[in-house]
Amino acid sequence: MFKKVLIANRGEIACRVIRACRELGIKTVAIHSEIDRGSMHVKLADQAICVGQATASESYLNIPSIIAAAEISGADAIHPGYGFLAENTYFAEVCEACGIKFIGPSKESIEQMGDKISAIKLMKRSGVPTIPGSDGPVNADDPKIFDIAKKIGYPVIVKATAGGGGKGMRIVASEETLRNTIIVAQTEAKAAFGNSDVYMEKCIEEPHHIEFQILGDKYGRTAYLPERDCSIQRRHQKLVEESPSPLVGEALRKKMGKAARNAATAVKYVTVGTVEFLVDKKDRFYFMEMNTRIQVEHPITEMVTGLDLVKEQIKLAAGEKLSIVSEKVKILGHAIECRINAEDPDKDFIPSPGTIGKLYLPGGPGIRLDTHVYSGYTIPPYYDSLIAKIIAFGSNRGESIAKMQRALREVEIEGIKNTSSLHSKIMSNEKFRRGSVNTNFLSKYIFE
Ligand code: MV4
Repeated sequence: MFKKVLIANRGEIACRVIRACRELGIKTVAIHSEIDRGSMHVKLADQAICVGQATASESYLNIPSIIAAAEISGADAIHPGYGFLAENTYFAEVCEACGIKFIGPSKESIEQMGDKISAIKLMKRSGVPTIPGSDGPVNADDPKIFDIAKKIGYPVIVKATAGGGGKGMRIVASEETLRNTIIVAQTEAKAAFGNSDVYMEKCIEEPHHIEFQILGDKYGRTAYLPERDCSIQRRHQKLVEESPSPLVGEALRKKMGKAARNAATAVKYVTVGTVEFLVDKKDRFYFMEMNTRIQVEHPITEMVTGLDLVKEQIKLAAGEKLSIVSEKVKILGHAIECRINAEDPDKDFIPSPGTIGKLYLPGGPGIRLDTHVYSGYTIPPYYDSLIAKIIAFGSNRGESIAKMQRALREVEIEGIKNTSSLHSKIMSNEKFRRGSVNTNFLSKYIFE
């Protein structure tokens, strides 16, 4: 097992990893930017090293400085958290070259899953259901695009190969606009990503976003855990996640879990990751992408299974055998997570950095709070706006919602705006409470 882990991240996930390390008896090294000197993760760690100025490129993305911090402190492993360098193949490569264990999958897995088209091709070869599509880039000047689109079936969606998170996607309803849409999409992709490649897929209408946690050890064993429903998103940012999904019954869970496990096996996945699926109105599911990191929403899976996913991730990276057997994992209840952001809901959710005055955050039965903020803390404008995750755990969905509603009412943060009022609106929305929300929910029922 590692003796000392450097956490190459900040905020709530850095605190989360430090806590897991402490419980495993591992020493911790925090890195921080100049402006993060007073952050909670710096306070919680055994050691702290400043790696640069405030901007991410000078600090949390500054690979030479982070590697130097690991060497100075004698860290034998680096945990990248999520965001920043968590899915950076080059960073994983540099860690390996310097004899420092990267706590994540192999650089090959990161690279393979980072390339959308190669990921889909590998999944297709491995028997994982994929969205009917062009199986590679298309060109507006190729007359075959009309046959390809007709075979897929309209509406089709044109996606930028180098895109992601919804950027560079366009829907085509019929062949009249197909060629021009591809031309526009290629032009936009070139401008936005420096790569004009685009591909086509069947457009899955009003889909649900259902994802499965996967785990793997270096001996080839893999497992999946019960799903997370992440359909409530705003501009491709997840806001509310829950487990299990109100949409998924035991039979579908087994089918999707098996597919997720096949995906993990296909890439020889080690440590923890997530397989994202789109699910249509007829419960057909399709591989969307694989995320090769611990995710923001991992706590809801921890609450419903009783597992500690960050400890599992560290143990698997250290070469331990996977002890989890998918079929033996029980669902202990229902969990919902609300992401509280320092944003102003009355001003189109613009970031609301600033110094926190009085701070009241929830607790009590069934409420978990993952946060790094404290009264007097100054939220910097340089990083993402997530300030706290409230996780409510109940014996069933109704109880979990009731706990979340109670907890949201306890939130009081002076000095900055926050999004807890939006979550209260969602929790009291009839469509949400009935459990029938897909990815169009927010635009259709909350921001109408
Ligand atoms: C799709 C889709 C419908 N059909 N692909 C959005 C982000 C990126 N991960 C993929 N996304 C989508 N791809 C096909 N063939 C609908 C979306 C989509 C979406 C997916 C998951 C969660 C929220 C979403 C919001 C809008 C669109």
